[in-house]
Parts: sequence; structure tokens; C-alpha cells
Amino acid sequence: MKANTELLENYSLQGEQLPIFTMPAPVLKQIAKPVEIFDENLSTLCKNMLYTMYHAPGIGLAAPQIGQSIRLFVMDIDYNREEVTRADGSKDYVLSDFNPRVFINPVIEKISGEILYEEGCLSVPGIYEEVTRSEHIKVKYQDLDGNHQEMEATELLSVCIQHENDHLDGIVFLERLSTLKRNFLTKKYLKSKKKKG
Ligand code: QAP
Ligand code: CO
Repeated sequence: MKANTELLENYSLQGEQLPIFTMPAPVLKQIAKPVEIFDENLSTLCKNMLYTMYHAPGIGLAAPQIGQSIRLFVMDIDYNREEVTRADGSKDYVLSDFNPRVFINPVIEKISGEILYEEGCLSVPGIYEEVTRSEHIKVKYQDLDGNHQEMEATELLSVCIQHENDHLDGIVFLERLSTLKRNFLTKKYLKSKKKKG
């Protein structure tokens, strides 16, 4: 049988759209449990999470955001999304240059620096704000085959890993802001959510 990690590479555009849980869903507040079994169910879940992320569209998605309180997230900060107009005038999107990443049971070590980056979150749609994070990190994690890996990250990759890892500890990016900004943006979000229904 092919290794799980290899399977994933070819299937970025196949999968099932999973429901995305938005604030204030309780699952977003929970501390997620470690992944213990590295089987086909796990690779199917990751494939479907990537599919859901690409079509949202987003650059990162953590398991609690699709209602599963387990320690994993998927990410792609490299893919392209091109808008095309169909014959009937409606819009469609063509995705290319996939670089899907899966991080299972990640542990982050902060190395140095600070970075200010404007973040958003699929669980808080329509809300964006600058967050301060570590600029340079090291992350130890397992891949889909259960093999231990480690990598260093800076810039957007570093920010995204820290944002997604926070979800595994029940933290949404608004909690990284000052009380004033958090309260303001939470009200704004709940208001817009009420309007949309
Ligand atoms: C986390 O977030 C992230 O509000 C990933 O209406 C974001 O993919 C890390 C999204 C920025 C670092 C920098 C948000 C889509 C996507 C929305 C996302 C929305 C539609 C967010
Ligand atoms: Co998020």
C-alpha cells in the first residue's frame, strides 16, 4: 500500500466539503486530544479538510473547525486561485500549484523575533485584524504515516502554524488581541452574523 503522505499529494481537488464550525461553537473552545491512530480514516479526513479549505477558500484549517477535537491541522500557503468567467457570465475559480501540508500532534518552540500580520479565520468570517506572533519558530509534528518530522518556519508560514496550533488549544485569534479590540471585533462579528442569519 502507498504511504498516506504520498496519497494526499494527488488528491488535493477531490474530497468532501465538511461543515465549518463558526464562533461561538463550543468545540472551538476545547483542548483537542492527540491523534493516536494513523490509518486510512485519518488520511481521508485530512484530504477532506484540504478540500474544504481550498474551496472556502482559506490557507489553513484545524480539526476543531470541522467539529473534531483532535490535534491536527492542514495548510497550503502556496496555491494559486484564478477567477474565470463562464460563458453565461457567472464566476468560477481555477486552483493550481498545490502545496498541501498536514501537521499532526504539533509542538511549537519559539525561536526569536516578533511579527505583526493581519489574520482572518474561517471560524470568524469577515473579521480581520493584525496579531503579534513569534517571527521564527521550530515545529515538531507527525506526518500522515506517523513519522516524526521537524521544520523551522518564518513569515506567513510561521504565523499560520501558530494560528492553527492555537485552535488545538481552544484559542481563536481574537483572544490574542487587547481586550478593547477583542470586545469590539466580537460585537461586530456577532452583529454581522445576526444580520446574515
Ligand atoms: C489562518 O485563515 C491565517 O474571514 C487561516 O470571510 C490567516 O484561511 C493565518 C477566510 C491569515 C495567517 C494569516 C477568512 C476566508 C480564510 C474569512 C484563513 C473569510 C473567508 C481564513
Ligand atoms: Co482560524
